[in-house]
Amino acid sequence: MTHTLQSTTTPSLRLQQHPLVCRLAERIESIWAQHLDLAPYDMPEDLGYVEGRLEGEKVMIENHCYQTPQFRKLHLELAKVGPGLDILHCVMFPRTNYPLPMFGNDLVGSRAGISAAIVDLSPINEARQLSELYDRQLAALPTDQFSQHRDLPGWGDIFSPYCVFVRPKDEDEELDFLARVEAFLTIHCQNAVRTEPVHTKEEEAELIAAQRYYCGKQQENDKTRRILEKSFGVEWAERYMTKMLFDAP
Ligand code: 18B
Repeated sequence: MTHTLQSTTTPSLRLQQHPLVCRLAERIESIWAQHLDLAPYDMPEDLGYVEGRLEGEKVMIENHCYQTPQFRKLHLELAKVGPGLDILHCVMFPRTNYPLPMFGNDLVGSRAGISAAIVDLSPINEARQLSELYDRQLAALPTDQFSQHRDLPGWGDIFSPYCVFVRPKDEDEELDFLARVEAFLTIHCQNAVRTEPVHTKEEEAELIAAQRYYCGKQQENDKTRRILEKSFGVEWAERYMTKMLFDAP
């Protein structure tokens, strides 16, 4: 591990990344802008762009955050670990009075290809079930045809039955994954702007508890944590995972 540098930069990291990472980032931002009323988000100042080192290689992380009437934080993160590893991470955190699922998306790629592509709309309630509306819309999507599905880790009980976790085998499957993310995201944005907030403290308390549960489980992802610890140190990684990647309300 070494020190953390700060600097200001234009959003250029994606131009040096795996083409699917770049395309997915563009699509996410464009679907957000098309459907949602985006406002700036106050990010901890030192976390917009960060650099560290891992085994002599430069690690770069670029964060883009927004908020909207329905979402307390929309987070798109692009990371590059040396020349070999590119990561896209995206989570949409609903405001705690909006009964919406959690959109989550992670893409981990190297020159050998994308090793992990995951997208889900994860239920945020005590029963850990999607609403009838989401269930119907997601069930109506064409069934996916990926050749290599991957097993969810132990902490993965937060994900819905519609979660896609695959290793795309070629460019066709990469484009299928892109289409899947676009479909999930479009459904989610369209539903979100039509959703009414809950009104009672009890209902909101349940939504807060469910967001905390989701964030706690995601913080158990050792593969993410290890890269951050090796690049930036244990304390920094803990702060980053709990304040930036998965900040519980
Ligand atoms: N994640 N991912 O975001 N992760 O952030 N990710 C990996 O081929 C990073 C999310 C998820 O099998 C891997 O095995 C880093 C969200 C799952 O045990 C690496 C950052 C979701 C796995 C990273 C990042 C999510 C996984 C291993 C911050 C889902 C499988 C790649 C920039 C909504 C875990 C591989 C397992 C894997 C790294 C899921 C290297 C550093 C939002 C389930």
